[in-house]
Amino acid sequence: MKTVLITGAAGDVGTHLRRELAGKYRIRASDLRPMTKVAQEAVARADISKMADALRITKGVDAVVHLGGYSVEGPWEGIHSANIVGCYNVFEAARRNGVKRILFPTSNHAVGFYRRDQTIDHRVYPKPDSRYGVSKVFGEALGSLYADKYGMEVFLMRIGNVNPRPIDKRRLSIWFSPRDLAQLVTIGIEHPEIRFEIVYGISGNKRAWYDNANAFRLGYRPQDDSEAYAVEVLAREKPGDPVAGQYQGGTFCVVEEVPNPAPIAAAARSTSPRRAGPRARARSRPRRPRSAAAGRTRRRGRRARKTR
Ligand code: 15L
Repeated sequence: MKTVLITGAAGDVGTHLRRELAGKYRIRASDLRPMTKVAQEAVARADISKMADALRITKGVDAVVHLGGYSVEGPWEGIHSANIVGCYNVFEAARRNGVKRILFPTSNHAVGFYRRDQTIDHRVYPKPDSRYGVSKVFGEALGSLYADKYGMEVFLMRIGNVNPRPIDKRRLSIWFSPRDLAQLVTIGIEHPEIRFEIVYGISGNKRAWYDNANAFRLGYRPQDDSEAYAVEVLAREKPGDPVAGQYQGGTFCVVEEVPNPAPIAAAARSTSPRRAGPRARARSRPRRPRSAAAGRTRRRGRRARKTR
C-alpha cells in the first residue's frame, strides 16, 4: 500500500479527501492545526513555512498531495508565507527526500479572469483574479520547473469548489463532489505516465466553463453533475456584483479579502493585523476606494485593463 502525505489535511478539502481515501492508502495527514483522525492515518503537525518541518513530513512517502496553504484572497503576507514560501518548501523537500510524485491542487482562481462566456482548457495562459490566484500560478510554475529540471512527476488540478452540493450559480459550473475529487486524486497518484499535467478539478457539470479533455484522456470519468441541483440553487440565487458576474472567478475578481474559513496558523501568527503593530496593521489592511464613485472609476479602469 502506498504512503501518501496530505498537507493542509485539516481543511475542508483535506477532510473530504482523507475520508474518501481511507483504507486505500497509508495516509500521513499533516497540518498546523489540530485535527481529528480519520480511520488509520498518521498525523504529523507541521508548519510548511519552515523547511525543517517540510523535510520531516515528506520523508518516506510515495506521493504528496499538497493542499496546505492560504485558501482564499487575503493579505499578501499570509499568502506569501503559506503559498509562496510554504509551497516552495514542500516541492524542494519532496525533491531532497526523493519523492517523485507530487499533486498540487491549484485553483480556478489561477484563471479566474477568463469570462464566463469562454470555454477554456488546460493550455490557456494564466489570468489570476487575486493575490491568492497569483500564488497558485506560482505553484503551477514551480511544478513545471520541478518536472522539467528534476524529473519529478507533477499533477496540477485547478480545483473548482469542493462541496457535498453546489452552493450557488457560479459553483454550478465549478462544483467538485468529494467522490469525484477522490477519483481524480487517485489518477494523479496512480497513473503511470504523469510527467507534468494540468487538469480541472470539477465534476461532470453540464454548465462547466472548462474543456477537461486532458483529465478525460488520463481516465477521469466523473460520477456527478451539478445540474441535478440547478433548480434549487437558482431559486435561491440573489443578484450579485455585475462585474464579478462576468468572470469565472466571481467575487475574487472584485474584492480585496474573502473571509478565510481556515487560515493556516503560520500565516495568522506571523501576519495577523490584530497582533501586529500599528504600522504593520496599516500595511496589511486592504486598500479601499475612498468613495463609491472612486470605486466605480477604479473598477471601470480595471475592467478595461483586464478585457483582452
Ligand atoms: C478556491 O480556490 C478556494 O480555496 C475555495 O475556498 C473556494 O473559494 C473556491 O476557490 C471557489 O472558487 O469557490
